[in-house]
Amino acid sequence: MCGIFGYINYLVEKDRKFIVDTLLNGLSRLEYRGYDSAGMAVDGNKKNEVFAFKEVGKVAKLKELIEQSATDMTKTFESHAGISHTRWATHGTPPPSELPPSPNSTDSILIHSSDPLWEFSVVHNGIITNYKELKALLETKGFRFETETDTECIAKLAKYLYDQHPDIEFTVLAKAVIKELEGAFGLLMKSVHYPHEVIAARKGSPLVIGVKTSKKMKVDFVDVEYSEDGVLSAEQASQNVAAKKSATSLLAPPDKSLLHRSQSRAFLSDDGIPQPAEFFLSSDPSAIVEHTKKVLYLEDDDIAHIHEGQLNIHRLTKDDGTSNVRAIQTIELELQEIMKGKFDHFMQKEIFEQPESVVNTMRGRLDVANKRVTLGGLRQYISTIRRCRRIIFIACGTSYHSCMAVRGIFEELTEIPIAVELASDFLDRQAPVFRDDTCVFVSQSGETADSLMALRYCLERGALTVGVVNVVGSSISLLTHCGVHINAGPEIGVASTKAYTSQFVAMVMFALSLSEDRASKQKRREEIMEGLGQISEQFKQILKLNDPIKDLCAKFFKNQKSLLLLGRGAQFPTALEGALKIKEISYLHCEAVMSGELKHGVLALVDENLPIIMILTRDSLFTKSLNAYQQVIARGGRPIVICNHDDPEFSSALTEKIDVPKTVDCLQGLLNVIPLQLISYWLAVGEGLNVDFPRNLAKSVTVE
Ligand code: G6Q
Ligand code: GLU
Repeated sequence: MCGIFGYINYLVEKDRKFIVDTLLNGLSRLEYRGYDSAGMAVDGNKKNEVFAFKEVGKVAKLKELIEQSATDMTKTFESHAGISHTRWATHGTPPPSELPPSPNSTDSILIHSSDPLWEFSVVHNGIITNYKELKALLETKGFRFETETDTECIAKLAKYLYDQHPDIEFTVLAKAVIKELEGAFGLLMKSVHYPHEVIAARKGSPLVIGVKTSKKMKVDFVDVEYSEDGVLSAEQASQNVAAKKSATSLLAPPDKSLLHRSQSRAFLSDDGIPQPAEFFLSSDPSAIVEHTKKVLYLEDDDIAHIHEGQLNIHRLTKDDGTSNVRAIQTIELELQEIMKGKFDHFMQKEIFEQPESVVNTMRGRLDVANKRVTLGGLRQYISTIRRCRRIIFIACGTSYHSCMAVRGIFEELTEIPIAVELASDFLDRQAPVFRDDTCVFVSQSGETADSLMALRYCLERGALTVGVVNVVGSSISLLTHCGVHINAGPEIGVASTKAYTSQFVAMVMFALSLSEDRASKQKRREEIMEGLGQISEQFKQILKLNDPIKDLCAKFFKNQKSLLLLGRGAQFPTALEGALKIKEISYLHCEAVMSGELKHGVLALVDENLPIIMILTRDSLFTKSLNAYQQVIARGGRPIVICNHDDPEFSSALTEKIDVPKTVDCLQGLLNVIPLQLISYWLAVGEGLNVDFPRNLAKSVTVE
C-alpha cells in the first residue's frame, strides 16, 4: 500500500517552501504505509509548468533531493494544488539503490505523469487490475510507456481523453478515466490544464479530506452529485474520434437536471462567494489532524473535485444505495497520539501503551463490578448471531492469530461451531458461506485487501458480517453490518502489537456478550470478567521485564540462524504471533510449533545449539506441555521457558525463564505475548534494524 497526500490552498497565500514542507510532513506521517520511494508534483514558476520531484527510498531522501535542487522556495501562490506519494511498489522492478531524479526515467518511482511535460500527474494507492488492457489500447494510440507500473496508465488515459476534448471540465474527464479503471485505488490527479484543482477518487483504498476555513462552514456536510451523463469509455472515445464525431456530444458537461443536488454549500460565504480555504487529502487522518480536525471520509466510488475553494463530490451512478451526503466530521485523534514521545520507535511505544490501550478497548463496555458487557455496535444483531449456525473468523497475519487465540473461548462460551480462516486461503478455496453464517472480519487497518475481498464475498452470499477493526471510518468498518471498534489508538509500527491485545480483548468481550443468556456459563463468564479487570495491571508488571529481556536477547539469540517457539492449546496462537513478530522485524527465522507435534518431526532439529522458547504457563494442558519440555531437555536442548511466577516446576537455577503473572486460562495468551513482542523488538534493535519500517513490508496491505 502507499500513502498519498495532497494540499490545496485557495485564496490563502503560501510560499513554495510552506507547500513543499506541508506535503513532506504529510508524507512522513504516512511513511508507515510504504517507503520504496517518494515523490511530489507542485506548480512550477510559469503557468502550465509542474515541478516533479521523485526519489528512491524514504521521505527524508526526497527532502534532500528537493533541498539540493536549488528550486526557488520563496515564490508565493495565492492558490495552489500539490500532490505527493510515498510508495510501496506493487508493479515494476524493486527500486535500484540510486536513480537519477528525472521524471520519466524509471518505473521505481511512484508519481506518474502523462508525458514529459507533466500535463497530468497522478498519485495512486492500490492496483489497477486492467492496466495491461489500458496500456495496450493507449499504445495503439501512439503512447509510449516509461514504466512498468499500473499507475502510469491513469495519467496517460487522462491525457489521451483530454487531447480529444480540450474543452472538457476536469470532473467530466476524471469520470471518463475512472469509469475505465478496474481494481482498487485511492488516487489524486492534478493537471496543468486545471490549475489549482485536484481530483480525488476512491475505490477500495482509503482517502480522507481535511478542510480548514477561517470562517465557520455553513453546513457540516457535502451533497453528493450524481450524473449518468457525460461519461464515456476510452474505447468509445477512440472510436468516436475515428468517426470524427463532435467532442461535445461525447463529453458534454453533465445535464444540470441530472445533478442530484447542485452546490457544495459548506464552503460558500453568506453572499454565495467561495471563501478562503485549505484542503488536505490523505490516505489516513493521522497526517491531517495537525492542520484541522474537520474531515470528510470519501466512500467507495466517490470522485471529489476540489476547485476554487469548493469541494464537490460526484458519483457515476445514482441509486446505488449510498447516502446523498458526506458528513464533515470532527475527529478526536490528537497529534501526540501519533508521535513517538519518549520512545525510540513506534513499536516500542505501542508495546508500552498496552496497559492503556486494553483499558480503552474495555472502557464503557465492560462493567466488572456488575459483571456486565455491553457492545453497542453489536446490540441490534446479537440475538441473530446467537442463532447463527457457525461463526467464521476471517483475517490475515497478526489479526488472524488473535482470532486463533480466542477460538477456544468462543467455542466454550457460545457452543456455536467456530471456523478461523486466513482471508486469502478462504477466497482461494471459494469456501462455502451461507445466509445463516456470521462472518467476523478482524483487521487493525480495516483496509487489508484480502480481508476486504473476503468481506465482499460473504456479503454477496448473504451472511451477516461483523467487523472488529481499529481504524474508524475504514472500509471494513463501513461495509460490515455491525461491529466493534477496538479503540487501541493509531498503530504506526508495521509490526502489530497493541492491536493484537486489543483485538483479543474485544473478541473475548464479544464471546461474553453472546453467552449472556446462558445460565450454565455464568460462573465462567464472571471469572473471565474479573480476569479482564486485572489485565492492565498485569501488563504493567510484565513490561518491567523489559531490561532482563533485552539482556536475554543479547545473551542467547545474537548471531543465531533460527529459533523455535513451542506452545500448546491456546498458547499455540501466542507462539505463532511471537514467531511472526520475530521474523518480520528481526529477520531471524523463527518457527512456531504446536508442542504436541514436536515428536512428529520437528524434534529432529533439536540439539544443544538450537535456541528454543517454550510457553509453559499453567492451564489444563500443562502436563502434556511438560512432555514436550522433557523431550527437548532429553535431546540436550536448553529451552527458555515462559512460565507463571514461582512455578515449582521451573525452580532450578539452571532454568532460563521469563516469569509472567497468572490469569484465567483463556486470557493467559494476552500476557504471554508481551515478552515475545519485547524479544522481537530487542532482537531487531540489537541487529541495528529499522524496527518501524521492516524491509519489504508495509503497515496496511491494500493489495491482494
Ligand atoms: C503484523 C502485521 C500484519 C497484519 C496483517 C493484517 O505484525 O501488522 O501481519 O496483522 O497484514 O493487517 P490488518 O490487521 O490491518 O488487517
Ligand atoms: N500499484 C501502485 C504501484 O505499484 C501503487 C501501489 C500501492 O498502493 O501499494 O506503485
